[in-house]
Amino acid sequence: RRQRGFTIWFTGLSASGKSTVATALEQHLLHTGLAAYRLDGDNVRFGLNKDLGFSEKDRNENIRRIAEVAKLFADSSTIALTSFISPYRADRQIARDLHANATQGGDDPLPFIEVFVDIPLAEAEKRDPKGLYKKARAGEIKDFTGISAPYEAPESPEITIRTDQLSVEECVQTISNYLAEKGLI
Ligand code: GGZ
Repeated sequence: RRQRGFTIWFTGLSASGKSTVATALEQHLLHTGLAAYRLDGDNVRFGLNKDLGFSEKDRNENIRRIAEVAKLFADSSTIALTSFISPYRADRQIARDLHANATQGGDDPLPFIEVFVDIPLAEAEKRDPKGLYKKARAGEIKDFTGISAPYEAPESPEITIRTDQLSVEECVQTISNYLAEKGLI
């Protein structure tokens, strides 16, 4: 039976460290000789999803499309890494279900690993690398996650990483240990 890919779904606040950890994990997997591909705002929100903003409806559609694309990558035996805030529990559940039901041709479901990039809002706001929290507090950006739009933390993610307590390397190690334990890598 052919090797199956899977999806590692990062979720967390803006400035939580999702992209940093996903990038380092992608490098780690590539160096191990595995095919991995990262989907993030830079290659999705400026292309496929450039028609979408940050209303609840647009975020729902953003995540729906990303989940479909991640599923296709995983189905092509690639490790898909997604780093989007994905603030709504129901949207992440839809992404999970899509992988669980990707069983065409009698294949097994595609594994879906939700990684909660956990950081206190105050810490994300202190980092504020792009000054977005400051603008959101000043009312210059509306519907900003954590300030004026919700973030629904995962209730049972496969993995939780505290990026304010662990180094990037330690976060990568935590995730790769999990993948090895599950026989995924
Ligand atoms: C949250 C916003 C917003 C609003 C622009 N709310 O830190 P960043 O800059 O680089 O990452 C954030 C990114 C969030 O896009 P996602 O596609 O991950 O969001 S979602 O999953 O909720 O659809 C932030 C920037 O875009 N940004 N406006 N209002 N983040």
